[in-house]
Amino acid sequence: MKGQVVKVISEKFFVKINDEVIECSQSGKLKNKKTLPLVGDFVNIDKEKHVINEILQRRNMLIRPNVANITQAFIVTSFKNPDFSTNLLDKLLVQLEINKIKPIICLTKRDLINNDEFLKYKDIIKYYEDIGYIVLYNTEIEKIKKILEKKITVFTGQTGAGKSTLLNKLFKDLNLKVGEVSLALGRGKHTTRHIEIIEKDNIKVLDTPGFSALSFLEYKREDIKNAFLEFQKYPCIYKDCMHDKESECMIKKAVNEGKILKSRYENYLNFLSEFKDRKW
Ligand SMILES: Nc1nc2c(ncn2[C@@H]2O[C@H](COP(=O)(O)OP(=O)(O)OP(=O)(O)O)[C@@H](O)[C@H]2O)c(=O)[nH]1
Ligand SMILES: [Mg+2]
Ligand SMILES: [Zn+2]
Repeated sequence: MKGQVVKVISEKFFVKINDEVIECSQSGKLKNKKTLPLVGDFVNIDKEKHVINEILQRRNMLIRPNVANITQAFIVTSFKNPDFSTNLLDKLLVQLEINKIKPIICLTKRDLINNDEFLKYKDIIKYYEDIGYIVLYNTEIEKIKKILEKKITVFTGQTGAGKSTLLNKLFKDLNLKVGEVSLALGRGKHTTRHIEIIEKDNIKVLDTPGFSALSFLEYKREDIKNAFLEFQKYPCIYKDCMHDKESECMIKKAVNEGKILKSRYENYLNFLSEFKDRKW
């Protein structure tokens, strides 16, 4: 029987078939294949034996969070507590672009900064909108519900940013556990421990545990370059230019002229530098 993995806790896979959730383990044959079923995977199970026999072909997958068959991703980003980080935001955007999953930026905790502080972010927000990304606030509940309709959406972002809080607001009787953010450290304590698909009406969302740092060593330098979508507006005279060394690089020029956001370019270089010891 065909079902979808809706939750994984250590070696236990919870597979939903119609309205029933069946706890399964992997069949011996599947175990040998060494491909672990992920939340979001469509699988064939033996309902009597409670085993997953086969993982059906994935449309896509992400490594962090480790999920499959996703339509779009909400990058939940707080202004404060934890502090806004363009580095994490860009890293998630790159990861999603490479995996061809549509990113949506959802800003939280606007209430924790005053209007003067907010002004500092206005141009940054506008810049991401100009690239083509949807940017919205966690207070825009009805708008968010419309975007989520008929899609499978993964909620990702820094721990303590407010993913579970937002999901609780979207679905009144959900009662996901939410955490206090440690003020001393300015980072959360990983309140959400596992990935889970929540299904309501026409909406499927995945709550995931946040992270405090993220690395992505599994991609190619070229993929990272292409994931910075706005770079395509400034074709370089050097076809294979990585926009890091050449002095006549058009991207560098655009950065100097203020056309490309400095933090975007710096994050790009920072991501490339993660690869400096690698051969590709
Ligand atoms: N002031 C304010 N606090 C918020 C907002 N959104 C969430 N919070 C608070 O932020 C804290 C962390 O929220 P969570 O929803 O647990 O964060 P999370 O992203 O799910 O965190 P992890 O599960 O650890 O990844 C809680 O104390 C929330 O009440 C907001 O818009 N404004
Ligand atoms: Mg959470
Ligand atoms: Zn260049």
